[in-house]
Amino acid sequence: MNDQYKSGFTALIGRPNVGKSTLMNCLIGQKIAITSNKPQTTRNRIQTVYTSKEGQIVFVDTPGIHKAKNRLGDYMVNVANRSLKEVDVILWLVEPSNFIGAGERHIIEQLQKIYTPVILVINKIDKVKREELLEFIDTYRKELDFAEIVPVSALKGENTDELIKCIMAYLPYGPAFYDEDVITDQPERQIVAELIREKALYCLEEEIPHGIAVTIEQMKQRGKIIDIDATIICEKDSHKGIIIGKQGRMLKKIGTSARKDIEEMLECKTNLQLWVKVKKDWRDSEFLIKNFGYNP
Ligand code: GDP
Ligand code: K
Ligand code: MG
Repeated sequence: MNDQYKSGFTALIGRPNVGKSTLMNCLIGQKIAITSNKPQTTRNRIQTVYTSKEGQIVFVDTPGIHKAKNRLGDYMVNVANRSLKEVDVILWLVEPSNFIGAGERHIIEQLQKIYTPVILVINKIDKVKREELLEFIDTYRKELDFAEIVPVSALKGENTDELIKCIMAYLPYGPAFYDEDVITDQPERQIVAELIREKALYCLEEEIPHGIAVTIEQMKQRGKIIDIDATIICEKDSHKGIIIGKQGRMLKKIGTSARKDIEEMLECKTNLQLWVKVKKDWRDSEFLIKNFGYNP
């Protein structure tokens, strides 16, 4: 490795659904951070690693900065705020729009308090015209002293090479933190749990809010198959009924689609058993938050 090699940490922030997970997946080229069209899908601080000849970028996918409504929300906000000072550069993802709402104002206030360089990433440019984009850039430029402003489409992979170049420019010189084949430091179990949660959120559509968690009871290799027992935890008896569905159809649908992704990720046939349990108010319980691995 040469002495021009760069390495450092990048935090990804932005309001829910702006495309943080999609961008990370696109940059890394493999599905690790989960994505969905519901806010707050990302609960944990996921690190993914981008490695090239020029350098290594360790991405921190933060849960997003917003005002907390319960203990889990509190925890998520803390994680996000802490990461901002620890990293070398911040990517702030925004929607392609002229509207700067309360959510954006809150983020601007937080960013004004710290010295870390901020790259403004205007995402979803596949949805707007070029002239509009120039307007949005102008609007945002007046709000904060950005290190760079980079328009991208995370979904289509447009201009993301340029983004990588911009990030590299703000990283210090130094050796890689991880071997080049490492793309995440998340334990496999946690990724499996997140994949199941993603499928559940997707299959249940609007029927159940965010009150579900997934725990992995066991994950064991048995010859050429991996046996996985997982539990979906919800807040209400009525939710349990919906998750299981008529004659277990919903649970089967969730299991089938989760299994496909898990097999792809683990590159191994998988036997997935899903269970459903009710734990009331688990989001406000410190004990359960810890138990589910959401402690800092
Ligand atoms: P997060 O909450 O910030 O992590 O957002 P996600 O990555 O989960 O994305 C939220 C939604 O926006 C998903 O439905 C994505 O497919 C969609 N999305 C993300 N990036 C783009 C983009 O560049 N263009 C378009 N059209 N949609 C996008
Ligand atoms: K989301
Ligand atoms: Mg996300």
